[in-house]
Amino acid sequence: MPAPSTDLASPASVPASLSGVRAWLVRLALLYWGVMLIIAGLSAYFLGIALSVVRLVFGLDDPWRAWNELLVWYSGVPTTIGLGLIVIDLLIVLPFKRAGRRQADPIGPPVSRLTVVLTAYNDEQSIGSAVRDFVSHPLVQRVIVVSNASTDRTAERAAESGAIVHNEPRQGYGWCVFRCLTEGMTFDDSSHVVLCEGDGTFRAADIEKFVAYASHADIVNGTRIVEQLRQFDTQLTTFMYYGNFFVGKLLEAKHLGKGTFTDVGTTYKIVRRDALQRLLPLLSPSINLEFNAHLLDVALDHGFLMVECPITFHPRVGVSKGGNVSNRRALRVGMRMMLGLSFGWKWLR
Ligand SMILES: Nc1nc2c(ncn2[C@@H]2O[C@H](COP(=O)(O)OP(=O)(O)OP(=O)(O)O)[C@@H](O)[C@H]2O)c(=O)[nH]1
Ligand SMILES: [Mg+2]
Repeated sequence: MPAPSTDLASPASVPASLSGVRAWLVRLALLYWGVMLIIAGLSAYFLGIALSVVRLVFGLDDPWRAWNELLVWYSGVPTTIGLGLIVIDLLIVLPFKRAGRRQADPIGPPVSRLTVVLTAYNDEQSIGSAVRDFVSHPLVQRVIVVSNASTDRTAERAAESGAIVHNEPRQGYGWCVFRCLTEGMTFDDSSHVVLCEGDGTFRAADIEKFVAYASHADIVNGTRIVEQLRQFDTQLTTFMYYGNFFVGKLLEAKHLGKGTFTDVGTTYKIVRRDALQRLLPLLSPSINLEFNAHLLDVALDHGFLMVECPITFHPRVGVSKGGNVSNRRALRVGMRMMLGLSFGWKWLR
């Protein structure tokens, strides 16, 4: 068995074998910014086309015509620069980005025991069955539920089903997840902490899938963006499904060479306890519904090794409160995630 990794929290964006210009180049998110510039250029182009239709309908001539032509003409500038950045990253820089440590061979010990932590916010209808489901898994030592200032009987239902229950008074998904991870980390009999939601969307049976990958990464993150494994009537609309996939691919572009990512919104994941101890101080719990994307981005930035694992996804029990309440809310959460990925998470705190 290879020795467990010891230097995972040191920024590993730059492989140790690189120096000078190459080391500088691998730090640049060229593909990411290339895609962003193309999006900006195409948006300007289509805005120009739409304006020209308006102009024709209302018979507007100069100076509208001249401004309109400039917009359409110069929309090609960001698009062309973006294309150039993409080509440079994929054809020239990517081999250097890939030169870091790989995860094909196990990088750490396999799972021995698990502590499960579940988020809950007014989830009295689902929390009991979620706790019983996880408690009955043979690797699970205990189930902790963090009730995020729930005003219903979530805490009572969780406790009577066998969970250790904590209340997190600071409202918000980030505070709740942060408290979950903090509480889960305190039990040193577990090699890994499993983070999940107590709303019935995820199943303990999927722990087997995480376990299969656990020795290849510090974090195994679930992905719901697998058509075959999700039930037809989950809360994820088609817009949310592809929106998540899109932002997942932006995360992948930003951290090119470090992984394949399709989902930025799944709570369900397994984290090595020693990695969690190093990761937690890097996170900002005041970030709300975008917290999961923040966690993944910060972890990749600091060289934590991550792999995605397809998991089953089921309809929610009870009322939805997160980013999936409506497509409008999901769009807002997605845009804020892109803001965090582009300009840093301090803007979302
Ligand atoms: N929205 C929200 N969710 C919270 C909060 N505190 C804890 N949670 C839990 O975190 C989960 C929300 O996670 P998200 O990923 O944002 O939402 P979601 O899964 O898309 O939507 P839900 O259908 O509400 O689960 C819920 O299952 C809640 O139990 C909070 O303050 N706000
Ligand atoms: Mg949920």
